[in-house]
Amino acid sequence: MTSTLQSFNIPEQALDRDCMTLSRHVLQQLESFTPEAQDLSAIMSRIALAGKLISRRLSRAGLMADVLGFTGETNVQGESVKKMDIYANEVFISVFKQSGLVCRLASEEMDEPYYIPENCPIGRYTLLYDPIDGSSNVDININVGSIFAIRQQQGEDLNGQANDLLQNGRQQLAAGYILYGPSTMLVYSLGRGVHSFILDPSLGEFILAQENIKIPEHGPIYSTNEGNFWQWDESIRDYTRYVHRHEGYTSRYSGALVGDIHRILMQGGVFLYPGTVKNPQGKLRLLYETAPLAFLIEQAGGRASNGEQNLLDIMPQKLHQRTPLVIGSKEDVNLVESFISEHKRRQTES
Ligand code: AHM
Ligand code: MG
Repeated sequence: MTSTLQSFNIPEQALDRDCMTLSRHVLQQLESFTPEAQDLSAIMSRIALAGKLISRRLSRAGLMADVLGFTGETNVQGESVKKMDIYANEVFISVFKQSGLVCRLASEEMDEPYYIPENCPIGRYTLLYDPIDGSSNVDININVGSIFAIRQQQGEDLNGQANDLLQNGRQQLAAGYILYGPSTMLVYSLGRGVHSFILDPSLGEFILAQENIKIPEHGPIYSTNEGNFWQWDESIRDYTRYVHRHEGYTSRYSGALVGDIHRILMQGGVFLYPGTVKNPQGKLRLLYETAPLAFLIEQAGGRASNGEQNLLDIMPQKLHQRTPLVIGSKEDVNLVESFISEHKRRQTES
């Protein structure tokens, strides 16, 4: 029998796909309509709303007053804060207020977690996020991102220092990023594969683009700030010399983690932000940058480590802890790690 759609020449699959919004996809993934599934679906919708608001402001940033540039403040990391960092941080807080979903938010831009007490009796979740990752790109209209992770609260935050959050990355219930590029894209995982959505500006909705994304086992890209070469450990320098001397490698680095990792997710390769002389633990933060991305890349069949240990196994000591990062295709992460372990072996022998 010819369906009504077919008789009007509308492909049924295309319509189904246009209706696959993020909140519907979450419920489909969880295969359930329990209150927990509804909560996660609603949390993802709120994250998507934050992404839309940030995307809208970024797209007009150069035309509006007081959007670009620095605030003159420094954050808990000692880094200069951009106006967009503050705006995006506030957007996440605002979308979760009176939502009944998330009791607490912790971000790169706040020394301590932000509580929404009215949500706490019902919403036992914490959102960890980096509101604008790669914010040095904002003023020059190059891609930036937001990174997020959802965790269940483990216990009481007795001293307000979020010590109950100091759990390894395997405790994340969901994680992902929003990439503000030529199109705005949300990539997420609930621990059941990695899926991408593109913001359709005419609908104002994130629509499913690709399901079950798999990272290649090996890829040509190595992505790192080679300006830090002089500050790296000899093992990382040796790895870099190796890729310089072998055919088949190409370098890509945008200065915004989300874009660089997205490229590697799609095309394969490795992203490295190792420790440096100035920052032996590297630059990137564990709880709201590297652990969410590690969760996602593992779900896509890749690997993430600090060079010696699987990143998702690291137990944080504090909220804003940093960690070195080696992430991407399995074979490429293994190769970097082999240089690190070989150097360690030689050091212990000598
Ligand atoms: P930010 O969250 O303060 O913007 O810092 C994180 C960003 C990453 O997106 C990016 O990979 C890295 O910092 C770039 O740092 P560098 O300029 O040292 O290469
Ligand atoms: Mg960041």
